[in-house]
Amino acid sequence: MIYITTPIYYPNDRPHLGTAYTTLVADAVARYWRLKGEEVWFLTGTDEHGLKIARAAEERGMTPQAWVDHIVERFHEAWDLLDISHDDFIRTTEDRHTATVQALLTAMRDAGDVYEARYEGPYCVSCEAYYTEDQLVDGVCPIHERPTEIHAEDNYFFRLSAYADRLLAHIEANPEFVTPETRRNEVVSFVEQGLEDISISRASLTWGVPLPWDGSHVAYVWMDALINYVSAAGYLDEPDRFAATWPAWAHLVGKDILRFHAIIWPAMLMSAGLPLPRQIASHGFLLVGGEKMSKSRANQILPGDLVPTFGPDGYRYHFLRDVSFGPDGNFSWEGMAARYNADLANDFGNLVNRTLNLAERYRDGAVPAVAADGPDEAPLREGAAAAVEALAGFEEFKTKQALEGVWRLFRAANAYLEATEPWKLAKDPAQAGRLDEVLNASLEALRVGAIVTWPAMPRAAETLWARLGLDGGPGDGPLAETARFGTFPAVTVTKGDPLFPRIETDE
Ligand code: ME8
Repeated sequence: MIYITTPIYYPNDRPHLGTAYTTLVADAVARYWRLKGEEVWFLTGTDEHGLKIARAAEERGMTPQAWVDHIVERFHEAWDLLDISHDDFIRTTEDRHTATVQALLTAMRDAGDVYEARYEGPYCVSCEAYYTEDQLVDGVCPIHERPTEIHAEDNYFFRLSAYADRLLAHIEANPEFVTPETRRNEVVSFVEQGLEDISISRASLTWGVPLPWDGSHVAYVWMDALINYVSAAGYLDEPDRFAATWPAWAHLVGKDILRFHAIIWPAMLMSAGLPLPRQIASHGFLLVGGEKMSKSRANQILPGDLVPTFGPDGYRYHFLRDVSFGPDGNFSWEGMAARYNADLANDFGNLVNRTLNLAERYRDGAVPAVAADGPDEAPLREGAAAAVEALAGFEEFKTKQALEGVWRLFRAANAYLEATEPWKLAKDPAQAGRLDEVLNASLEALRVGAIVTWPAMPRAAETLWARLGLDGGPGDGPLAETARFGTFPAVTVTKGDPLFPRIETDE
């Protein structure tokens, strides 16, 4: 089972392009694995407890529960808009989760890893995290660039310090545990400096999961949040499902929350006696005008601002094709429009229009199932094979490389039409057989094209599939069989409207 997760998002505001990025990559990768024929469990959700949410609710004069119930709908809307295909959506206010938090923290306590002590220090509410004075930059939070607050409490602590050596050993023995490599190095040097125990509870807050052994404390929101990955896998009362699902194949996270996932979470799992996830894959930030897009900076662009212009597939394609998973990436409307017009309106969209147009014009959409395998067709076959091979980039979150590879098929198919000139063949009755072959090979390129674009652009791929008159869907898989370049079947294709209408950029 491929169990893949996104972070669970704080419902303190609606999701923006930055938050949507992790979910989008996870979706494309989940779809890739389904296409390969793997069983997949794709989880996302919301992180609903903690001080940040309690305050967001208070500012609106609402109870925290009423506020999160309201805002969680914005997440469902955004994921629907972007055709996100999660199998489960966990909310940390659900019973299945709160009971799991209590069970896991109890297991950590039973292991002797929890003790009580007083803590005082700077706290960033936006991060929901304590800092030490020397981690602050000019006295403010290094991530949110906002003032911190001094919090002082009697808290329960987790003996994180006891796990440094085991963590280092695990990372060394499993080089793929943290990716990309720069992030792994960062984690290693952080752990090598020694780990401090961390506070796992709050006595000053009521909006959280009560500690099972001391109801006057609630679990610290990050302890609560990380446990979602096992709650949703059935840790508490579905042993069979848990055994099939856990450990996760990959947790996808932004670089700002890497330490929670690559250090604290594995230590919690070790303490509770559970296996560690295979991989923590971390990406950079989406920037606008050089600044991190964020709720607290109020420079957010929402998926709903772009989808009406670019469609869900134009949106998905741009972020998967132009943002490398790892470094920071800059968002610009101009860059997105240029990419859309070049790759989708021109390369892919025109190919679809031309091919279906020719099939309708010369054969009323019914092209006989006759295949050619000559030197003219060789680049098509190679393009199809290259596209399938490149798709494996999704296994390492190399969405850009995967889609570059897919485009080799479309370039080959466009070049094939130019080289074989079916519009000339159509003028010579003696070439009717060759015209059938050329149309068949071109339709076959579209059929394979629909399959290999499905992880990135499911809606366009499914629309194309329907126009090709094929049974089932492009995502049915298994890829190794369905994407083999062969003979296009004797079905009837229909032209339809342009898949990707050009966007006028001079407005
Ligand atoms: O951190 N570019 O939630 P969150 C790219 N609840 N990614 C961005 C981004 C940007 N501009 N802005 C935010 C939390 N993100 C916790 C997670 S998981 C057990 C708990 C990403 O809503 C960010 O990097 O603040 C992070 O991965 C994710 O959005 C969640 O942010």
